[in-house]
Amino acid sequence: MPPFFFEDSMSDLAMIVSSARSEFEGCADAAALENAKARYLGKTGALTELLKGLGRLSAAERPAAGAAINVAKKELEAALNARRAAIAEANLTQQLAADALDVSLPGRGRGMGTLHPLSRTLERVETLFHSLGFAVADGPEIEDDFHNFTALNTPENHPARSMQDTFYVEGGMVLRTHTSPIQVRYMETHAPPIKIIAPGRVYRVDSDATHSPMFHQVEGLWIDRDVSFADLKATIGEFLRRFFERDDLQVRFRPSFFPFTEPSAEIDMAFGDGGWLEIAGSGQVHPNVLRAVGIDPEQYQGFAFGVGPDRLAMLRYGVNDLRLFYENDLRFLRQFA
Ligand code: 2U9
Repeated sequence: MPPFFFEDSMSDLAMIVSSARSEFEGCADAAALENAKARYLGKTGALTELLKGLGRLSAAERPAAGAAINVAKKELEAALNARRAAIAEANLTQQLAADALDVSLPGRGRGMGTLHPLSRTLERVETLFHSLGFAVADGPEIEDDFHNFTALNTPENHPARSMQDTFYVEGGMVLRTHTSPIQVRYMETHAPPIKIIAPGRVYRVDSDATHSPMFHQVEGLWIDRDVSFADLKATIGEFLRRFFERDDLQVRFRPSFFPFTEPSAEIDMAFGDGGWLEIAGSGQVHPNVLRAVGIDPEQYQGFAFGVGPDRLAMLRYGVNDLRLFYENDLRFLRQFA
């Protein structure tokens, strides 16, 4: 331990204070500053060592020396706090500059989005039928047995009712297998004349390049005192010619069978080189269907038809795989913008 004299310690003190001040000033960050603090005010720091030496001074010298060291200590603590504040301020300024938002940059934008080609097709079908005097009706996608099958003259043992064809849900309800129950409900609540189309989603247990377990149908129904098969032919022919924008489009009707229509017919349109393409099913509404909803078949008659708008969209847009409509690949969908 070096000898400690009052005069020496006083000049040491001045040196310690000035070198501490300049070291504090030179510290660029909080960690360097805390290290510098330890060198002066820490357990073995320069100023602390001076304090420890006080004990070796005479009783006469000790109070003045002690007071001087305490003044120096206060000074260093003040210098330290000032530097701490300056470093914190500099850090904050830097942080704010780094986080700054350049409000002059253009936004990223989300784009407008477009209608799905199936939605466009449905809108087109609705617009065209509306212009022919048909209203648009709607109904639930989860149906009861009566509205989906029984009212439509579909007997208990019909294959459409089997588990292989139909999605059954709890309580004996079904995901509707066609949009016909919409018309059944409409007839239950409206008296003739009835002239509606029923577009919507339908569900069947079926999945390949031309079948999706969920697909769309647009069915139509026109009931009045004298709506005939000739009206059916005119209505469907007019719709198809307008939809495909072909005034010379050839349409033919082939005899067929559906439980809910009698007589029934498949509808084909001319396609390609002398070929025909099946595009819809149709017929005069079966008297049993009218009776099931309380309409007197002796007074009223009319036709019903069903088309697949997914099929219409494939033809109109030249799409050869139905699944493309349901994959939501933007590269595909953007082509219809
Ligand atoms: C009521 C009475 C009769 C609707 C009809 C068809 C024939 C038909 C198919 C077309 C393409 C289903 O999606 S598809 O595979 N539909 O063949 N639909 S008659 O008959 C009705 C509807 C409601 C009250």
